[in-house]
Amino acid sequence: MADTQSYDAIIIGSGFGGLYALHHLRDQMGLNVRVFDGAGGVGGTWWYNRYPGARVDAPSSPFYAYTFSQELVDEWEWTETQTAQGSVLAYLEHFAERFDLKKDIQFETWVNDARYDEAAQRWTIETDTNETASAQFLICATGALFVANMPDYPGIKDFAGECYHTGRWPHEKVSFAGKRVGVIGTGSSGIQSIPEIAKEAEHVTVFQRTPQYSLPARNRPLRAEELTGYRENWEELRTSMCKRGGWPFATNRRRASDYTPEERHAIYEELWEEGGIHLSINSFVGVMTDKELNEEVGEFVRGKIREIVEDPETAKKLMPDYYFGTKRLILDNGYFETYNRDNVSLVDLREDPIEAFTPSSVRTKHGEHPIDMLVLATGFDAVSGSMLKLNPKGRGGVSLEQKWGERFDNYLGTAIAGFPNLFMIHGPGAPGVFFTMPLGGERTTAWIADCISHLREQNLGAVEATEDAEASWDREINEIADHTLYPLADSWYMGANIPGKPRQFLGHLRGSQYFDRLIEVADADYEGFDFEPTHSQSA
Ligand code: N01
Repeated sequence: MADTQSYDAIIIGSGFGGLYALHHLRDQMGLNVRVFDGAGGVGGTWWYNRYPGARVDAPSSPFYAYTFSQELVDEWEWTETQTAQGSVLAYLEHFAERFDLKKDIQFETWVNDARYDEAAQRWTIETDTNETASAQFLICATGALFVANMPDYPGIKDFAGECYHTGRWPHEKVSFAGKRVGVIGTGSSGIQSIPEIAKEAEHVTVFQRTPQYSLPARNRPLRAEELTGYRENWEELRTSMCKRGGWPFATNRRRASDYTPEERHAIYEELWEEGGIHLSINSFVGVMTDKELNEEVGEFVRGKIREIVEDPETAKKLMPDYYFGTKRLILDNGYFETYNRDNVSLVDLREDPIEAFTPSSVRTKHGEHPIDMLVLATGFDAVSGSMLKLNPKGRGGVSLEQKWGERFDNYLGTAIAGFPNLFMIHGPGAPGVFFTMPLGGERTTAWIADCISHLREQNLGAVEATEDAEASWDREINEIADHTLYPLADSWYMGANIPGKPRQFLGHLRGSQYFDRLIEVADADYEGFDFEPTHSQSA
């Protein structure tokens, strides 16, 4: 094994979060930083998720991007309102080049182990390339949606055709031409890819476990004057994003009770036509807290599915029956319309479950479906999964797996008691996907950077969250979630998509409030953290 390289900070992951952390810690603080990434290039999620139709499933251009640099905003030409995966990846490549980041990133290097040395107050990592490195700080930008969820059906490993998980899509073009393709999963990845696959394949059979609410994305070219307007008002928009849950839009404060059912229906129609997430955020106050109102919006979407899908039996199978928006809302480009094609069929796994795979087919309770290719759009062990895969060992050699056996205890979604000097970007309990992730990453990193500066200015050796702070943080984020309908759904937000995963709400639903809390904690002398004096200057 080569000599241990020594750094101020090691960052794991070079997606949106890790790249920004490298820039901030290295260029704004002057730290000696090294990034490790198992992937062959920058991009994280956007490097891996190359399936056809992959797009940002939220209001995107130019908001799903870094916000901190006016120059960067001015020079990057976004072309569509709903950014495609290739454009996001090109943007991240540009970001890495522009800020000369690649020289400090080691690609194709998987971090196998990370251990905290209490005496040295440092982390040591080991890689699959037989290298070791140590640093005072370990920044985990390991990705909220990284560890692929692989279904474990009998015989699935014997399937002899091509098989791809959407989150591990090949870099070379996959041809569907003349093939019978089976797709399992109808979350964002399935709903984005199914219409694209159907355009080319001989036949697509969709195996659906839970029907989904999906709204029309209404993707269109971004007009030059729109982009110019955004650029000219960027500071104002950024401030607005920080205040409004990550998006710059003012949301409507209308009360449903002030309108007749007919008037409300007309408003839903208007927002459906407008597309994007407007139906969910801009109809009436309380859609995600008021069961009756939520049910009305849900019924409106079911009505749209009935209108679009010509075959009533298929339409029936596509009707979601849980509270609207409590599983991740999806923005689609012709998903429901795809079921009007002759080459697409739908199997409802709730009435016709998969029993087994053969080398050339999927056998369900009521029939056999011959396929040449299997697409697994089955999602991820979200948020906690990538940290558990890293499984760092903290004080006393206790592993994260041991600590998180029953609950993903942490403080502020970024620090963990027993794991000093370790910070997560988008950890459990952080706003993550409930806020614009690039902006969320910037703001989390700025807070981590301030905390590191505080340590260095005070000549302290380690910072660690207390268990009491973790317990009160847990109460705080759950009180917010319990006030809404989100915890009622079997969603990945609740860990319900992974067999055996503890059921716990994995996000912070009030992003703007969350970032205010981070500042409050720092202003109160890092309330909830213990600091240790420096033991030694050893590196
Ligand atoms: O994964 P998902 P995804 N048998 O977990 C089904 C983000 N994203 O990759 O609902 C049969 O949402 C599962 O069924 P059920 C976005 O935040 C972002 O689509 O659990 N089916 C579900 O239908 C999104 O929310 C972009 O009952 C099985 C599907 O597979 C998140 O990633 C683009 C099954 C998985 O849906 C995850 O989306 C795409 C089994 N054994 C995604 N196991 C961006 O634009 C699971 N399913 C940034």
